[in-house]
Amino acid sequence: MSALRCCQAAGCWLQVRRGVTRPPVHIRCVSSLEAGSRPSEEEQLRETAAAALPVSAARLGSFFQDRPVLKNPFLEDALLRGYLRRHVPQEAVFADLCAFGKRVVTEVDLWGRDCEVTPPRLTHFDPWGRRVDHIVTSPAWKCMKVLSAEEGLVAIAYEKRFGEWSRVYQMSKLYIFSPSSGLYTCPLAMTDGAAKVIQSIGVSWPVEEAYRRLTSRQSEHFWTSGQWMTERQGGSDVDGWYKLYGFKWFTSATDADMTLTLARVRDRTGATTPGSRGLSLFYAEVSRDQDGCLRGIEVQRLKDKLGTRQMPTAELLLDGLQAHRLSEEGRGVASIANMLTITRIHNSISAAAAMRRVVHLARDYATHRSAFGKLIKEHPLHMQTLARMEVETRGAFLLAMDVCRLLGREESGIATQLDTHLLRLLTPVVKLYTGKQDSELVNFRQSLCCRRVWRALAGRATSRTRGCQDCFEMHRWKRFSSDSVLSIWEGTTNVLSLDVLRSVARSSGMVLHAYFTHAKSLLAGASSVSSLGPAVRAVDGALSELEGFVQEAATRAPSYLELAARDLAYSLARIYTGALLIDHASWKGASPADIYAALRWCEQDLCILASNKARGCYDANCQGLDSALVYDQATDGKTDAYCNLND
Ligand code: UCC
Repeated sequence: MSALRCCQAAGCWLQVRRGVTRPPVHIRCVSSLEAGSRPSEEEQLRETAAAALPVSAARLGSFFQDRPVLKNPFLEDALLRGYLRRHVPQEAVFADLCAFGKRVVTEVDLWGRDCEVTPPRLTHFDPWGRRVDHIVTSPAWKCMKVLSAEEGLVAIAYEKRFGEWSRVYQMSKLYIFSPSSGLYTCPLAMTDGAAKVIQSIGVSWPVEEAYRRLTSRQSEHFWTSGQWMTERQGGSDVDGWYKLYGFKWFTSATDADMTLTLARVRDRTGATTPGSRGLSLFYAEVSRDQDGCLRGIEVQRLKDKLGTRQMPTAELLLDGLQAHRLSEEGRGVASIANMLTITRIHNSISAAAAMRRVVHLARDYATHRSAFGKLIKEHPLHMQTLARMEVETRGAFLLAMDVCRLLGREESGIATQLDTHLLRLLTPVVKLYTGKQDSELVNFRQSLCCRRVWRALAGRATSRTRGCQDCFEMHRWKRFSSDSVLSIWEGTTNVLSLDVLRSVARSSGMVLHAYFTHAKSLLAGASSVSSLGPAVRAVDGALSELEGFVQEAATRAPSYLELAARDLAYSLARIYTGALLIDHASWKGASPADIYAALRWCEQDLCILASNKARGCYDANCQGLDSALVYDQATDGKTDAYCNLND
C-alpha cells in the first residue's frame, strides 16, 4: 500500500497518494450536525474512517510489524540441550546455562545493541594538547568486560571443573552469548588464545601475572589480550627485553590490556631474517605513563569499517614498545599457532551461534506474522525454507562442538593420537566452513524477509510485508555475517584450505587416517537405526570417493592437490558433519527431528571433490582456462577501432 499523507484543509480531509490526488472527501464533524438530525449511512462511514485515521497515525501509517521476540536462547535450543544431556549431564552446567540465557535476554542483548549504536572513538589529544591516544568505548562495552569475568567466559576452560567437557561447557556459554555480545566475543577469543599460548609455553615470569588476569573471574583483575600479527620490521635487543618498532596495520579490540605479537629480531648488524622464519613471539603490556600517555604506542586511527563497528580496530605505530620475547627466535608462527587454534574455534562457535540466532528469530516471527490470510508458519514453502536453515545450523553446531570436544580432551591430557590429529585437521575445516555457511544463511534469510520474495510467492503485493527487514534488524546481522568477517578473520577460506594441506603434509597423511577411522566408527555406531539407512549409505559412499581421490592425488604433483584444496576442505566438512548428525540421531535420547535433519543433510553433494574432479576442474588445462576466463580480454574489431579513434 502506498504511504498515505493526509492534510487537513478547511473542513475537509484530502487524501493524497504518492503523485495521485484523490477527490476530496468531505467529512462533517458530528458536533456540527444540526440538532436532531441523523447522519446518513455514508456520513457515518466517513466519520468512522476519520476516527480511525488521526493525523499522527496517518503520518506514521497505521500498520506496524511485531518484532521477533528473543527468548532464553538455552531453553529455545533443543539441539544444544540434547547434546549436553548426552555428553555433559551435569545439573550445575544446565542451571548455569539456563540462568545465563535469561541474563542474555534481559540484560546482555540490550548492551549488545548499545555497543553497536555507540561505537568506539579515538581521542588523540587531551585538552592541553598532550598526545594521549585514548580509545573511548561505550559503557555497554565496559559492562561486557565485567560480565565476561563474572560469568567465567574464559575462566571456565582453565578451571576445568568438568574435566574434558570444560571446553564444551565454556563454548556452549559463548554460543548463547555471542549473538548478543556486541562482538565482545572477539576480545574474549584473543584473551582465551593468549592464555592458551602462555599455558603451553609455561606459566612463569614474566607472564604469570598476565595468565592469572586473563583467566580471572574477578572483574577488577580481569584482562583482555590483543593478538597483533604484523609483517613490518621491528625488534632490537635490550637486556632480555626488546623494544618493538613498526606498523601494525590491523589490530582488533585494541582497548586490550596486553598483547601477544609477532616481530623480527635484528642481529648486531641490524639484519633480520626474511619470511615467517624470521618471526618471534613477544608479550607486551599496554600501559600509560603518569601523564596518561601510552607507552611506546601511537594509535594512528580507528578503522572505518562496514561491519564490526562496535569494536575498536586500529592501526598502531609501535615506537619502542617494551616487550618480552616468549618464543625462541624464529619460532613465532609455531608458537602463536595455539592462539590461532583457539581463535579459529571461537570464530566457528560465533558463526554457528549467529545462524542459530537468526533461525530462532525467524521461527518466532513466523508464529505471529501473517501474510495472505494466514500465519507465515502455515505456508509450507516458508516452513521448508526455515527447515533447510535449521539443518545447516544443526550441522554447523555439531561440527563446531565436536572440535571443542577434541580440544577439551587434549587439554585434559586424555587425547589419543587420533584425537590430536583430528583436532589439527578439523580446526581449519570448521573455521572455513562455518564462516561460509553463516554468510549464506543470513543472506538467505534476508531474501526470505524481503517484500519482493513474498510478492513472488503469492503473485501479488501485500502491505503486510512492509518493514519486515527492519523488524528482523537485518542490518545488524548483515554487517556481522554477510560482510564476511567470520570467513575473513583468522585466515581466509583459501588460506585455511592450504592449512588443511599443511596439516596433511606435516603429519604424513596421519590426520586423514584419523579422519577416515573416526568417521567410519561414527557410522558403525548408527548401523542399527534403520531409518538412518539412506544417510549412512550416502556418507559411506562419500567417504569412499574421498579416499579414492586422496589416493590418486598422492601420485600426482603437489599442484594438483593445491588446486583441489578448497573443495577438499568443503568435502571434509560436509562428510564429517553428516557422520556427526547421524551419530547424534542414533543416540537413545534423539528426537525424530534429529533423524530428519541427518537425512536432509546427507542428501546434498557431500563429496564435491569427486564431482568437480569428474568435471575436470583440477586438470592441468583448467588452470589456463580459469585464468583466461578471469582476465577475459576478448576483442572485436569495432571496439578496437573505436578505442583507437578516441586515443
Ligand atoms: O584477524 C585477526 C584478528 C581478528 C580478531 C580475532 C577474532 C577471533 C574470532 C572472534 C569470534 C567472534 S589477526 C590475523 C589472523 N591471521 C591469520 O590467521 C594468519 C593466516 N595465515 C596462516 O595461517 C598462514 O598459514 C601462516 C601464517 C601460519 C603461514 O606461516 P608459515 O610460516 O609459512 O607456516 P609454516 O612454515 O608452514 O609453519 C610454521 C610452523 C610449523 O611448525 P614446525 O616448524 O614445528 O613444523 C607449522 O607446523 O607453524 C606451524 N603451524 C601450525 N601449527 C602453522 N600453522 C599452524 C596451525 N594452524 N596449527 C598448528
